[in-house]
Amino acid sequence: MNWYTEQWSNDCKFSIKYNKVLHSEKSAYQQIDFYQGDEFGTFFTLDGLMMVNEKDEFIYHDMIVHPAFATNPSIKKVLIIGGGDGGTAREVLRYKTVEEVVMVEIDERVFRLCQKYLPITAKGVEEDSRMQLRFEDGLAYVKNAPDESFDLIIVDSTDPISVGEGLFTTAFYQECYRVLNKDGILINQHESPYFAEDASHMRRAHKKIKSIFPIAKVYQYHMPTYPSGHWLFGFASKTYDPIKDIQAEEWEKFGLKTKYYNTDLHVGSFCLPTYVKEELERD
Ligand code: AAT
Repeated sequence: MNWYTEQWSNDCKFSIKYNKVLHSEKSAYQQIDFYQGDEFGTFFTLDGLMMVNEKDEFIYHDMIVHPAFATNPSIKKVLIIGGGDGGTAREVLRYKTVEEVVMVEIDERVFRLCQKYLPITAKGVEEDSRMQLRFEDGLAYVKNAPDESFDLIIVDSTDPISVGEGLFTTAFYQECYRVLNKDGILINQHESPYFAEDASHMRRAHKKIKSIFPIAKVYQYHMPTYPSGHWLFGFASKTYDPIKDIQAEEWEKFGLKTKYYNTDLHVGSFCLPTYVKEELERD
């Protein structure tokens, strides 16, 4: 029997049985492996860490996209940093009111392999006429982007190790602030509060974002295949409060069918357990 095993902490491992390895390669940036199994379907890992699988990707991609659109239903220009599997772009492109999506993924191989093995997330993304795909470092891209050119930036990144590290720096968040319009929103992959190493990434990211954006919150979602299952996204904005300013009725008018997100959950997801609040507020 074949088991894919991931180290969740020093003393804890998680395993998924797979039937076969579909593809393995070392790209210019990272080790990429695609597997096929029964429980989670096709899944891929980067440097030995779970990124996307067919069974729970809807949770991640619903939650990284829809809360921003329910807070500001007029979003038209979107920048996605990372997100090479295409799932975030897929959800953004469901809004017919969106006019332009720039996706900046450092590793073209991730996108090409997802087109081949994970059509559930990648199919149709490249073909959409509103989409501009760029294969370069997200940090370099935002440094060169003009002031106030996006309504929404979504940082769909790997963890702050290896190629993803630059996307968790103060310099990067400052550039995001500059590149966002006056009512711009920044959503970022904000790590997990549970295991110590992830929690320290979470705390540091929050401190940096809070020092730059007037509104900086985090919200939670349940991701069965990421360490501990308890993960967070960051919501930072120049003007909007994601709870006070939610436009639930406007969002319902889009008529989008979602499997995880709904506007009740939107509000609830910002209500954090005490230990998470304390960790975020700690100096
Ligand atoms: N949609 C959920 C999948 C991901 S993958 C994150 C992507 O970020 C990867 O394809 C990686 O190549 C890309 N990436 C990493 N660093 C950069 C960078 N500097 N510029 C642009 N793209 C980058 C997220 C999984 C989250 C896992 C949490 N444990």
